[in-house]
Amino acid sequence: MTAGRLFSTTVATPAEGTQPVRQPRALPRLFGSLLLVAAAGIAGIGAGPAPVQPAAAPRQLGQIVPAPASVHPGGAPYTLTPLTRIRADHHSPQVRRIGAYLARLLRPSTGYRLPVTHDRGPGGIRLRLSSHERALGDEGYRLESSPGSLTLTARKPAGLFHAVQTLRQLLPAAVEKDTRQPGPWQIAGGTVTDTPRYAYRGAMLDVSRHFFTVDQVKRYIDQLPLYKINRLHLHLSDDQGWRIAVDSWPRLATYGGSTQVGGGRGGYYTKAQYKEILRHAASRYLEVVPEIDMPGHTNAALASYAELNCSGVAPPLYTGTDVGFSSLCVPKPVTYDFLDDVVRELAALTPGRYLHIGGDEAHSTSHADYVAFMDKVQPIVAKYGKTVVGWHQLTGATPAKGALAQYWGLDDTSNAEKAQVARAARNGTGLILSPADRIYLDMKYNKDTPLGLDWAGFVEVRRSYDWDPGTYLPGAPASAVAGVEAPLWSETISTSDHIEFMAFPRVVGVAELGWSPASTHGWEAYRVRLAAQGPRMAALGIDFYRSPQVPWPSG
Ligand code: TNX
Repeated sequence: MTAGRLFSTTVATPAEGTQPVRQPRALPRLFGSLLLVAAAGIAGIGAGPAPVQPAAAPRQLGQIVPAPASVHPGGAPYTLTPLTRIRADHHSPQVRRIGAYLARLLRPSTGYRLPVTHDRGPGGIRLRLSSHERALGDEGYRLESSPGSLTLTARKPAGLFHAVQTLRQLLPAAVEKDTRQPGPWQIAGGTVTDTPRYAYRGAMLDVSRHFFTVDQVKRYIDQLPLYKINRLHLHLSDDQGWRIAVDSWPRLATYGGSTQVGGGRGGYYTKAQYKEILRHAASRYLEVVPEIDMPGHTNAALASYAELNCSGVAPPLYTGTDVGFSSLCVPKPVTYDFLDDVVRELAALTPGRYLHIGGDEAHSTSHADYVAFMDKVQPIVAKYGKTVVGWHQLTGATPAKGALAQYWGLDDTSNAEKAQVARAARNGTGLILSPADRIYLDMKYNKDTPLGLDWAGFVEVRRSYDWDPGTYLPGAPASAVAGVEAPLWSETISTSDHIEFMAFPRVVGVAELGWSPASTHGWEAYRVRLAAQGPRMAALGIDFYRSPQVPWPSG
């Protein structure tokens, strides 16, 4: 029983002791009912949807997703008023930008001015950076709410940004709307102290099978951070399309990017457009991980330049959905000139540390060629200052020092394949876990889901949440797990509505797997907290899948 920690009712001493500490009366009862719901589920008697209590400010401390490391409700709430200021009391421009971001989130629905100031006066919403807060690490934060002030403290700006997401969730869902709402705008009294379980908490978007515009990518970028996702992996090339401009090989984008699955127009990002995506991602504390898939999944490149083919003949563009039929020409020297150029240009664009080189489903490349290819390509990535990420087939070659392998197998993947990945993990290769029958966001929820594929089975919301990254891969040390990532392949996905329907709410569970301490993990408590996110996602215009496994509030 882990919910006890999450819903701890220990009364914390408020930082700003302007009022006597009083436990709100409703608190024990409300938390008690959540505990009962959780306990009933764990005892196996909570089959039907759990009743959802009416919203009450103190309860919101127990509804944060991902579950925080520690929550201490206590004292009267903080109330936003027309006079509230946001005090970014630090010289860092990043802190001021986070203050401005918070103000932009809150102004439309509250109708308040919420000026962002630099003064250190008392009261208001305070954003503090403190290098002394070692325990908060790179992404942790503390949120202290009392009638006198609401104080967010972190060691790094990323922590303050995550604190802002928690603050959002402590306000009524209507705060997310873009028109003026009635309020009141209260944040329950108490303290949240929070740090992530894993540093890598990712979502992947396949912009190759179907192309997504800059605005569509930005929309996803706006949605993910609410749940503290901090990596956006962009699958920039595949058989059906090459989506990033490369100056030294221009036909990759202009020809190789000119179509997509089903034969539509496709598209690609100019470098300026790609930088706009990067800027937007950075403002949401998302590190972009670009992927150029190789040596397979390369028909778009092979179609663009005949010399990349062993035959010297360019194949036609491809708009179907088969995999495993294309390969770069491993013995040809031009292959590595090409990759040197591509990796150099992409690395120069990339502020993040990683460059993903794919490496999956290279069914048209012999094993010996695959190993030789990876031995040649990984040093190119290192030469341009980036760390290799590859799909887990990379562990069948020799992963470079410091590389990350992204596991996309299933529960019933062969023991030999799992053992190969586990062995690499024991030898120092870090793991990103993306088990396809758990967190592939393109898998159908059930047989009636109109979008998606089902080769890894149906993946309902519970299935995507109910596993533990720390113990998932037998024989892999828990310390090798860098984190989790939810890929969204786009063979059947072509609009923002599609993205949202397949990603939400499963990506929320993945975010929780990546952030929350294992001790808070439990489906019965999670589904109640997830249900409370329904109105918030709806207020944000996210067209999420209303899974019958989740007791969404009616109306
Ligand atoms: C497997 S997972 C793929 C992709 C497909 C996806 C569809 C992986 C590394 N390769 O090429 O798009 O399945 O679910």
